[in-house]
Amino acid sequence: MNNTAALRDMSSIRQQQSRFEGLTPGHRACQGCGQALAARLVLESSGPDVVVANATGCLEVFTTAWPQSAWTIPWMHSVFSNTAALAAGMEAAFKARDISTKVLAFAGDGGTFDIGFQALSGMIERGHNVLFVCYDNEAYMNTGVQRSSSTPVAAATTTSPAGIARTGKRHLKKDIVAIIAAHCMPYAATASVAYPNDLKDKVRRGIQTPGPAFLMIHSPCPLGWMHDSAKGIEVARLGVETGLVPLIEMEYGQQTSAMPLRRVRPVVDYLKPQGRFRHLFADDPMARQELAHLQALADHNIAHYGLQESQPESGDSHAAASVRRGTVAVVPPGAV
Ligand SMILES: Cc1ncc(C[n+]2csc(CCOP(=O)(O)OP(=O)(O)O)c2C)c(N)n1
Ligand code: SF4
Repeated sequence: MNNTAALRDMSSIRQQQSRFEGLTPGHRACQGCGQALAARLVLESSGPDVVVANATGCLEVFTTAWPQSAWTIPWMHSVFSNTAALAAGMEAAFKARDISTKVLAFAGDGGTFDIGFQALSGMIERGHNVLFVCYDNEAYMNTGVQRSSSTPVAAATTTSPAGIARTGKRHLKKDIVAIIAAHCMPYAATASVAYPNDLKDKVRRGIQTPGPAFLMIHSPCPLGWMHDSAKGIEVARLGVETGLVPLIEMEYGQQTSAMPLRRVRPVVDYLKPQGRFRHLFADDPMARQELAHLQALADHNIAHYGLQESQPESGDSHAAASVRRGTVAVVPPGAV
């Protein structure tokens, strides 16, 4: 069998491989939506014995246009503010009936960092056995791209526009991971859709952890970030490679791992493909100041989380410069 035939053969074997699909195609997400991909990956590695409590937001809206649903698992919509409370109630009910089904809570950054935070903090503090997943697309996308406390500084949104007086959002992205870590909970981690194997490992760890677990997934939104919808994975990967999006794990408030960066990229590589940062490339002293500020934030992350590593380890498949999507059979250029 020649190389191309072997790759095709491998591709058909992969297609036949049974993989749990909790979120099916045919929903109404925008083309290239990072959140849709993230939710699919989460369910692939956690299902089928799970139930989902889902906050109001894009994920809820694009998957459940009545009378259709893209979910193949039990799924319940909650209001914007109480996803964690709903998930905690489900878990308590299962516990009372001695049922081992795992409860997942899904919310956007608005439903996690802002309006859903009180319920989330309570759920963690009471020790509910729930994996809470935040799909972080860094704004209130479902209602038209308003800024949230997760929106990065200097990003333009409809409520933090860039203009003469200001260069987009004036406030720093809230350090939710540090706040979550302060609850001293069993497991908390960050992931990115650009690193699906790492993401799926973290979901499994969150599922296996008895007690509350938290996973924040950096999820590109082509509409709100204003990038080419075919470039979402590239943009997400650049976020990690620049140090602006650190991928870490924490147990009981202590950092236990970080995805190493073999080659650190300048933040402009991440910012340039995104229209929400376009104003930072104008010939303007305020824009230059913000660019320097964003670079300083990335440098701080690299030092704070210990991200930079110069020596590749043998067999290391999770380093930011080497991780590739694991589920797609790649045919070398010119082979077909
Ligand atoms: C109490 C309340 N306030 C406001 C809204 C309107 N609302 C619905 S979804 C949404 C934004 C959701 O943003 P996020 O949680 O970040 O999820 P995304 O849509 O970005 O995935 C808002 C403001 C609401 N449903 N309930
Ligand atoms: S607006 Fe953004 S998050 Fe919402 S469906 Fe479209 S791409 Fe996804």
